[in-house]
Amino acid sequence: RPLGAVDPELARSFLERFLSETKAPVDPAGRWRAIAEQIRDTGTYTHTSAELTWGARVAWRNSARCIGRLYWNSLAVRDRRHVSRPDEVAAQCAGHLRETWRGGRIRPTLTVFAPDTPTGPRVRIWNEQLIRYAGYRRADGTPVGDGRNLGITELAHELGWRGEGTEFDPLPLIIEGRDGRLRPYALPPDAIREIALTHPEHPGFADLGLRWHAVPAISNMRLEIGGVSYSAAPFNGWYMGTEIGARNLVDADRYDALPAIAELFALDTSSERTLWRDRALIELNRAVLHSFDTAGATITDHHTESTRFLRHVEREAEAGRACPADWSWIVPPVSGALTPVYHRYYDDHDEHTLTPAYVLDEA
Ligand code: HEM
Ligand code: NRG
Repeated sequence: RPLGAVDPELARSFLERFLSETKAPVDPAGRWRAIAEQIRDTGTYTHTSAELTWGARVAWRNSARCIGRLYWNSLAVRDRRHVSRPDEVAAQCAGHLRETWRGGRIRPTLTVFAPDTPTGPRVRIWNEQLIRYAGYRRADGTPVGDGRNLGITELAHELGWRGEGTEFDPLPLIIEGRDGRLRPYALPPDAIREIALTHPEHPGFADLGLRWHAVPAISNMRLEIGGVSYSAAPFNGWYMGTEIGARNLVDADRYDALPAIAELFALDTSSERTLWRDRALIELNRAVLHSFDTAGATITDHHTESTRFLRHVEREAEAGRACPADWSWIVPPVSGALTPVYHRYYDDHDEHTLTPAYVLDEA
């Protein structure tokens, strides 16, 4: 079977689960005949918009690494399956970011572009998220920006993009079209909401110049529904503070912000045993939550989100479903044992057969 051609078995089991779970007013035999015929004639088939929306929501529900799944059933789906030209994909991604923002009351949103087909290259966004900061290395080896993104920054350069060289240069979208070519598109500034970090007590914190983008929008995962692959299907919810305050700004190969914060707070860094890193980490996480709150941008904290997640697990049990969950991703990267998600294990699952799903393919 060529890439992009649909396995009828996957189509069939998806249809069955869609109908039994949603009780959609659809004639099962008639719908199956139409799907089977379309697969026979073209190698693939077209989802109804109800199938697409349910599929995208259940793919979220199936995301074993995601602690934010309580609201899986309210994901907003932007159906842009007719869009495949890279310049239009880029414009729709900007539209996605504007629509999800809602003055700060971020709405979990997904945009679906043209599906993979049995013939020709697929439409694909090469960036891991719609908004990411460039990473460079100066001639003397000192890093600038986000060290996670050195590779994609270099690719952007090869495609003719030039960053300003600041610590926080938003990268262009790099979009692969049906012709297999890559093209760069800078996002319009009004699509990129950013929060400059301040601290609830320390006025000097702002001078550290730390900031982050308000919306995490994963753009490199393939959405698989009923055997159909949507390789370009960016989605977002909102941030949990620790993602920014314990990883993005903290990892030693990214922004490595703890030493500067420790200096600002005059912490004793002479030995690890003073726990200066841990203390700086907490101040940074307070600053992240405080700054988003002050800006009116949705963000969750790891205590609240852990409690919500266990409510989700309970609700799933009530619905007679297992909840796939990956402990090592669910437990937050700070204060793990303070959160209830730490103190239990979760249903085993086979991540290769769970579907619908968001799938990260090898590069
Ligand atoms: C992973 C939170 C919405 C799908 C994660 C992670 C967190 C998180 C903390 C772990 C990230 C990491 O450690 O790097 C949330 C919150 C949301 C939300 C607070 C607010 C609504 C969504 C939505 C989707 C989604 C809307 C899809 C429709 C996923 C997936 C992963 C993930 C697929 C795994 C990513 C990977 O493998 O790198 N989420 N999420 N999440 N989330 Fe969510
Ligand atoms: N840790 C990554 C984002 C991963 C997904 N997190 C979410 N997703 N909150 C980062 O940029 O820090 N979401 O769809 O809301």
